[in-house]
Amino acid sequence: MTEDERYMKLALQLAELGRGQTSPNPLVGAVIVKDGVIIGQGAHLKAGGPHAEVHALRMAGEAARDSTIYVTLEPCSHHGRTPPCADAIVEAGIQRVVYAAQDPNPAVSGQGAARLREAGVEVVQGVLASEAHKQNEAFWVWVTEERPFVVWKCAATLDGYIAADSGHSTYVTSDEARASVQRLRRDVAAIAVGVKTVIEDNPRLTVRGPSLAAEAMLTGVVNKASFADLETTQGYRQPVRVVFDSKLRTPITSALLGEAGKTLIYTTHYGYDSAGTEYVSGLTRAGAVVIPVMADEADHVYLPEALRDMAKQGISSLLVEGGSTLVASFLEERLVDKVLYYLAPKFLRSGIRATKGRRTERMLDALNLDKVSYEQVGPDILVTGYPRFE
Ligand code: AOF
Ligand code: ZN
Repeated sequence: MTEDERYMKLALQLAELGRGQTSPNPLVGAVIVKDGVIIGQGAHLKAGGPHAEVHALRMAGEAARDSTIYVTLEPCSHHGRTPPCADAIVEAGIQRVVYAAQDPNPAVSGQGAARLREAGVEVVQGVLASEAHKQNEAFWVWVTEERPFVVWKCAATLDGYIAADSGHSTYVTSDEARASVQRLRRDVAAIAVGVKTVIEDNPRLTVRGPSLAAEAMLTGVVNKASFADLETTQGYRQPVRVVFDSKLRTPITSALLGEAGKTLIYTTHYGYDSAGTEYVSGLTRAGAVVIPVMADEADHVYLPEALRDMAKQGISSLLVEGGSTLVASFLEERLVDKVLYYLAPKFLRSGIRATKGRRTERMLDALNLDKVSYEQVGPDILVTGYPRFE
């Protein structure tokens, strides 16, 4: 590992502090180094808050002159919610900028680097670029495809059942696997379920506990002085809860409607019209935003339209937790980017399948996963992979 790669690795680790909190913005980390000494560190912690470079520059102060800054993403050149980082870097007298990945945002892409070079700053790009790309896999999809990055999480028995025939689905996997799902929820911008899951399981779809950044501060991993906006990020920003409900029958008394944060209910125009205004206003009063969209051939919510709407609302990643009808629609529309499949070492022998797909004839009809990895979580196995839609 070269020296540049070592510091970039640290910047990537700092960027992780913002995971789950920055949507739709990317995770970004920055490290400032002078004469072999780290004089500044920063991470982007929330959309609208200072960028990673600004936190690091604040920490370095005057010492930043003639130093090197390592940033996981190309420094920005645009006036967004905050002023351009490229200008701040130039003003601070930084000599050399090393960044990992070019910003895919058309408002920045390549222009940040150009601005730095024009000002006489040495620019090196592409250091640990693939790690940086993977860290922001959701941001890339959100920017380039204008929809959230979709993760399908499933917990099933070895024979592929997610629930007993009665619908009973608690305790498929171990406590350890359920804790890992809590962490997963903390990492995404939104969590989606089908209305049947809402009716049968009445989930709250919330995250409990302090944010990663707050944890890091409490354990002394980060310097509080350089993270001026940390106070406001101590509690979790709750992921947006999303219900797909084509006939609009989410009970007004559903637990998830009473939770802090936003709940979106996507329904069809038909579902919206036939539910009646009184029911819709009841849902709205209970805290939901009801959004009618087109129906697909099966009279379900047309997912591409719903996802486009989510992207417009700044939702850059979506965790689909089931049930099997909703999952089948996502797979049918080829709208699953990543699969996290927990397998419990047990057989149910009969029950409800993980997906309800069309009849298949040949093994060739299988949907394959790429870049597969396996991890043991308690007694369960977590299979992670990226669907390859042919
Ligand atoms: C960086 N460093 O830490 C971040 C960057 O609305 P704004 O002003 O926060 O701008 C958001 C855009 O800025 C985002 O889409 C991405 O292109 C870039 N994010 N850039 O140099 C950072 N968070
Ligand atoms: Zn910036």
